[in-house]
Amino acid sequence: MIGVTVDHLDAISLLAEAKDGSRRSLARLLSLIQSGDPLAIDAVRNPPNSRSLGITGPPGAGKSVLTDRLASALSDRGCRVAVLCIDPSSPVSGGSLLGDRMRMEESGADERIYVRSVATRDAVGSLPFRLSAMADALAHAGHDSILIETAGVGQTELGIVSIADHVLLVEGPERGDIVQAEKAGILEMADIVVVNKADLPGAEQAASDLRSGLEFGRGSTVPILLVSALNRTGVVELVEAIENLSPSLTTT
Ligand SMILES: Nc1nc2c(ncn2[C@@H]2O[C@H](COP(=O)(O)OP(=O)(O)O)[C@@H](O)[C@H]2O)c(=O)[nH]1
Ligand SMILES: [Mg+2]
Repeated sequence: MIGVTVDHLDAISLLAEAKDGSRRSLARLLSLIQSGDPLAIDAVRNPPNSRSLGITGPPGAGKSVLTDRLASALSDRGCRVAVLCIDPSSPVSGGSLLGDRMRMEESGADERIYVRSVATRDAVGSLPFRLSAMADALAHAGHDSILIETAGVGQTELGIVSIADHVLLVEGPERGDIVQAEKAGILEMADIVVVNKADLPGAEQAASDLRSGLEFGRGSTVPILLVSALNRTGVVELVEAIENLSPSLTTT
């Protein structure tokens, strides 16, 4: 009983320190939440307003590079940005590849942006629940824009729809990936679709295939944007499209 009380105070004081700007306390609080600690999860109830954007799409589409560019662009607009990267855990070693974090070269070097990797290992079933609490912790710590990069297109990705306020689907120019997204039902859930790698051949065709797919589904109001995260083209237009969805992601 005493142990429980001390733990609860611990979570509450970590939260207070995180609100005061301690990244170390925020990291510890997030770890507690990630491990499923009910007291830490309880401590972050009733978060202040923030907006979250789920960034999903097949592995290799460029989600990490795009998330990086987006985080920088939102931060330049005065947003307080936090990024949750859901790492695929290697089924062989059980280790989490921190590749996403390495690829986030721009925001990783930006003190204003908080980046946290979340391993999916052992937590597939309860991941959406804990992610939601992690996003709440980030909101408590003063982040108004929370980007959640998923690991790929699959069951966990459908869960992102219940966590994030909006969903951005990132595709590459390859047709096979687009078919996968259609099969998984992700296309119908996206608020914005990005065809990334627009510097490569096939991007225009991919955008037109996606447009047909969407028109077959629920109509054509979903923006489909050509972006090259690598060359940083189309990022401004993407931020504008996000702004149209969700003003509080881009204004403070
Ligand atoms: N040509 C090109 N390559 C890109 C672009 N964006 C990302 N990439 C590359 O695609 C690969 C996968 O990118 P990553 O962001 O890790 O994809 P993720 O698995 O969806 O997170 C990396 O080698 C990137 O450098 C782009 O706009 N154009
Ligand atoms: Mg990635």
